[in-house]
Amino acid sequence: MLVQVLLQCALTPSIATASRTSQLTTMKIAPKVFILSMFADEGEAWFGIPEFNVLAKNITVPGFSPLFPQAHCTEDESICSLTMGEAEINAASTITALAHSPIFDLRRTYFMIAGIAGMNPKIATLGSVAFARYTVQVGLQEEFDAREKPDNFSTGYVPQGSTSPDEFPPTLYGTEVFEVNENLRQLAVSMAKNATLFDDEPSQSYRSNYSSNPAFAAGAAPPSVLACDTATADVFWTGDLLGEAFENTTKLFTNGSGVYCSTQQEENGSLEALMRAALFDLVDFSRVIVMRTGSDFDRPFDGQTAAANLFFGFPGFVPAIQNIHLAGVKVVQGIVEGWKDTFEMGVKADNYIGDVFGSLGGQPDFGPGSMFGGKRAPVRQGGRRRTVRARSPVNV
Ligand SMILES: *[C@@H]1O[C@H](CO)[C@@H](O)[C@H](O)[C@H]1NC(C)=O
Ligand SMILES: *[C@@H]1O[C@H](CO)[C@@H](O)[C@H](O)[C@H]1NC(C)=O
Ligand SMILES: *[C@@H]1O[C@H](CO)[C@@H](O)[C@H](O)[C@H]1NC(C)=O
Ligand SMILES: *[C@@H]1O[C@H](CO)[C@@H](O)[C@H](O)[C@H]1NC(C)=O
Ligand SMILES: *[C@@H]1O[C@H](CO)[C@@H](O)[C@H](O)[C@H]1NC(C)=O
Ligand SMILES: *[C@@H]1O[C@H](CO)[C@@H](O)[C@H](O)[C@H]1NC(C)=O
Ligand SMILES: CC(=O)N[C@H]1CO[C@H](CO)[C@@H](O)[C@@H]1O
Repeated sequence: MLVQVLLQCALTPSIATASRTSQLTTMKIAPKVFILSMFADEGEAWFGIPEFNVLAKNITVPGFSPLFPQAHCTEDESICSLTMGEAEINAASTITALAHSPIFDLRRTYFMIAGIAGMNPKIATLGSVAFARYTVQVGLQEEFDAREKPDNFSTGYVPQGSTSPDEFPPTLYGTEVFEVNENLRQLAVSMAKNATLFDDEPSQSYRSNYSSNPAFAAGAAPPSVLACDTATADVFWTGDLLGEAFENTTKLFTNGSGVYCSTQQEENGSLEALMRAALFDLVDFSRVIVMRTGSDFDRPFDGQTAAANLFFGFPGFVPAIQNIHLAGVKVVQGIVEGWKDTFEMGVKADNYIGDVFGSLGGQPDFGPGSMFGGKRAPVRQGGRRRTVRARSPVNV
């Protein structure tokens, strides 16, 4: 469809630029929901499902990962998905490319990050489906090899510019913490709770080993849908000590509000890219959902070594992938079916949303306070936005 418009434009050069631009604008793909996956198995969890077909339209988007160059959309373009590639750099690059792509109009789109994660057995388990309010970049710190750390430090990680692991960082890069719409998160949780989660014998067996420690009761219990935060680092960390150190970092960076249950390698990259796009009204940051399902534990059970847990791999991989679809599809369908009544106009956020700098306006409930006096960052001062022209994006 877009290709036809572009061809038409090329063949009729007399059409004024303004009308050409408005024609393109009306032809942009404006999905109601965009599902954001990190690697092939997560993306493929949405292929061949009974509810809808995201492979009806494949759209090449400049700037996407060479491994996953296309976005996928349903025939009516209401639901799209992409795979960004793993870790923070792939996440930020792909989502930046998406948000600034002239192919899409994303101003009313709900973004659902839907991936697997390591679970903190104090809070969740294999197969659990967790929706985050805070995403904390726990890896953005200074680091000693623990063999060389000062004797009185509990961990080799020290926040940037601090001289002690428990000192709030005086140096912030801005991506340390993101907060998303709490009202939308609660709606997503209630919709996902309608799902019957999948579980399997290998997960049950592995999980049962956590029952000997009362602190890990949640890890030993069957999977469920829950609200708890997520921690990001490029390094796939493991073990009791780093787990506890990053629980502390999460608490420190969110001024006591954040409790991490899931661990992953992308969220802060994705959210930074969405936040920057929101500054130019290309996306609405109050329409972001962060969902993670448990594929493994971030620390061993009592009596197991950290290495044995890590190198065991992903004991809950199958339920984690299946539950992305089973729980996530309830959220996607809930948004599409409730579009007119609830979602088109947006779900108002009553909590602060955005980054630690306060870039989108308002006062963060964590960190040192807004850098912009509670106002939106003045990114548009002194310049007009340039119109970007679409290039042939649709694969036919
Ligand atoms: C879209 O790509 C998938 C493979 O990724 C393929 O199976 C499907 O047929 C393609 N859809 C169209 C309409 O070409
Ligand atoms: C560690 O010891 C040093 C030197 O005595 C002290 O300045 C510092 O505050 C201590 N740090 C912690 C985390 O206890
Ligand atoms: C990463 O994102 C989470 C929310 O998803 C946020 O709480 C956290 O502060 C972010 N961390 C950084 C370093 O941006
Ligand atoms: C749960 O499913 C039922 C039956 O499909 C539906 O009527 C209800 O609205 C759903 N609840 C939520 C919170 O989505
Ligand atoms: C986490 O913080 C608590 C309380 O300050 C401290 O006792 C503990 O040693 C810290 N754990 C790690 C691994 O840093
Ligand atoms: C968060 O904690 C830091 C360090 O203690 C403090 O400087 C800051 O004012 C606190 N922010 C909020 C919003 O309470
Ligand atoms: C990885 C591991 O040691 N798993 C054990 C967990 O506990 C069950 C019995 O409940 C054992 O069969 C597993 O080997």
